[in-house]
Amino acid sequence: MATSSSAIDSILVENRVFPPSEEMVKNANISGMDAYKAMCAEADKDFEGFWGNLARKHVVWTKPFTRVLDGSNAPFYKWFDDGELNVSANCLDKHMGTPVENKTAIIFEADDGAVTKVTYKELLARVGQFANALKSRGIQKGDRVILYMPMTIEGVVAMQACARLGVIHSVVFGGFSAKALQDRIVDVGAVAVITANYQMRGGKEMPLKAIVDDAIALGGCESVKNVFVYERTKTACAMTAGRDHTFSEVLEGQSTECAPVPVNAEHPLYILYTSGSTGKPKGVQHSSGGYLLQAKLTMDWTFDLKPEDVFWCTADIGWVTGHSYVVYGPLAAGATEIVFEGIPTYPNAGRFWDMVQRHKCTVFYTAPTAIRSLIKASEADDKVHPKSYDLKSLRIIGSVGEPINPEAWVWYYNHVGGGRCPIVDTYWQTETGTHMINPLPGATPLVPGSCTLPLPGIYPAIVDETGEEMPNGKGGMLAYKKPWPSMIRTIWGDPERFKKTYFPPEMKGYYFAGDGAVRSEDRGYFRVTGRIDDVLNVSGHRLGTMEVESALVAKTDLVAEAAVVARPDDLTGEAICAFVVLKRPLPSDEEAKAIAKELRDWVAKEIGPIAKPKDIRFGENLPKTRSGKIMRRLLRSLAKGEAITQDTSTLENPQILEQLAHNN
Ligand code: 6R9
Repeated sequence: MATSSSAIDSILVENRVFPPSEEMVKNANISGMDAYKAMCAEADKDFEGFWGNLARKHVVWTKPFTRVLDGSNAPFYKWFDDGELNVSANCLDKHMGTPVENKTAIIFEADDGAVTKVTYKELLARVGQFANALKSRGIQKGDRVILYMPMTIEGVVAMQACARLGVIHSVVFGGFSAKALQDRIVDVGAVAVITANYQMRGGKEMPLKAIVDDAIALGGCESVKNVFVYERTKTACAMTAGRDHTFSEVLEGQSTECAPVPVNAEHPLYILYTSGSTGKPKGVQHSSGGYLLQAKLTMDWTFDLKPEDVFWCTADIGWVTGHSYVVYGPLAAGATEIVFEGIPTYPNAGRFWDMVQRHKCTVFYTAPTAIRSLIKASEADDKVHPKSYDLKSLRIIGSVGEPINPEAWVWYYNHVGGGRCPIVDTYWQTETGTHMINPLPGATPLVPGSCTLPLPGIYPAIVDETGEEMPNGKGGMLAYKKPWPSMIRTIWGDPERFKKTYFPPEMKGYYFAGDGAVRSEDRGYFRVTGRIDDVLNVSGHRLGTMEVESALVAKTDLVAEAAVVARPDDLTGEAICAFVVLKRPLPSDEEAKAIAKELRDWVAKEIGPIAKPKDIRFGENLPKTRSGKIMRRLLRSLAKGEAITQDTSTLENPQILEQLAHNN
């Protein structure tokens, strides 16, 4: 794809503008640019009034709030903080006695294609029953529970059941290793783990419970008193008597009715770990009231949700996208949604399109990395090309997780959206909780590769290192001038790190996103260019360079030193390139390949397969300045295979650049 001709294409298409159709504008929840601008003006005029009105309208409060925003202890902002609500009641109970009660809440499609549907009423009963099971084991408001679950109805039920009790969940993606899981269990002080015996992915049965056992065996997990095991498959797994219980055991005899526990608006709904630029992953803490408000609102705004929509967000519940747009947003909005267990390429790369066709999906939301891999597959095989399916049900398509390159944008627009569906390219983060900058389908003219304009009530800016705002056309760092309801509240257990990371003193109180961005000169549209800190984005998954480096140097018998950088990759957006100094002489070719494999497997064990370096290069040293600082800029050029044009005169040891150019 990265041929010179497609590079020319991308320059051409970037200038094209795609306005919404008249019909789309006419029927949209936010209809036309004037409506959008009017909402922005309302927020400009009375910021707290704007958010307060929305919170009263879209959230059911058991105790109404009287204060909208408390900034007295900024940046530890509080929203609606004398109000009380229950998030699960806002997603389920709220719909009882309305036409939504008997509507399908979830269309679940298993890896093997089996389809199960549950209505809102049935889902409420299942959540109530599971909440009672947790309660019967003494789990209560404020406790932390880890989820290590496959994409299943049970995963959604478990998260909602936690929310029902005011129990704080922390979901760990099923692809993370035992070590990563243990880190999170310890950091969060979990009293229980909810998991499954196995997960099914691409026709393969893969263990989950065994990894939980390994994690607990690594030590420090004494807080875990209960492990709940959903029997996803019939294959047995080891069970520790007294600690481990199957779902059927704990659900037996439990009533399906469980009164939702009202919590303060600021009560943590969940903690989700994400990678930062330094050290270990941080537990991003989200609130109940403000978070729920924006999860619900963005369903109406970004996805223009209508009662008859069939919504599908393909993200795993292990990521923030799965939290906001599988578990909370769609249910709070009373949508019918698809939950998919499997992978986009099984049984073939037409799976997504086949599912859209069969379930008559109307709003489809996925990641650029999936789109790019499906483009590639459909170029090789017409049968899996979207043109071989009836995708006319679609009306809006979305993108999330990384910048979408214009080539992928245009393919998605033409072949999936039939040239008819607006693409909502949503820019946001684990920390922002919900969408921040994206087009509105019935208002914003689209420009490929641009996430366009902020949602009403959101105030991004592009600033330099001193927090000074940059004019349009000049790149800089993305920041937010005002807080927003679904924002991160703190880093679990580390408020200092929260302050330092997101509100550095030179930023004048602005929230610092960690991304580079530029606004276009003509429209003031935002284009996010990628991370400017040491965070990698591989297939839309966030990883810290330091995290991968620490994993590598933890292989103490082999590795003396390691430096990790990202390089562009056609398929995964970015790929990990590791530069490694071994505790032995530079290996021969054969030997180097074997060691590289050993290191990749090691990283998979330390973090998870998503963190495996694609490139591994060995050298007798790393390029360093005389003061001993690793010259990462040089490493980035080497990783890209670029000729070194930088000044290397300050380099202590220029000859190692040649060694490090060789990939294994
Ligand atoms: C929701 C999510 C956040 C980082 C973010 C940025 C990148 C996400 C993007 C995008 C360009 C988009 N990112 N969406 N970059 N355009 N539409 O992905 O959260 O996993 O925390 O990642 O992803 O770099 O800072 P998270």
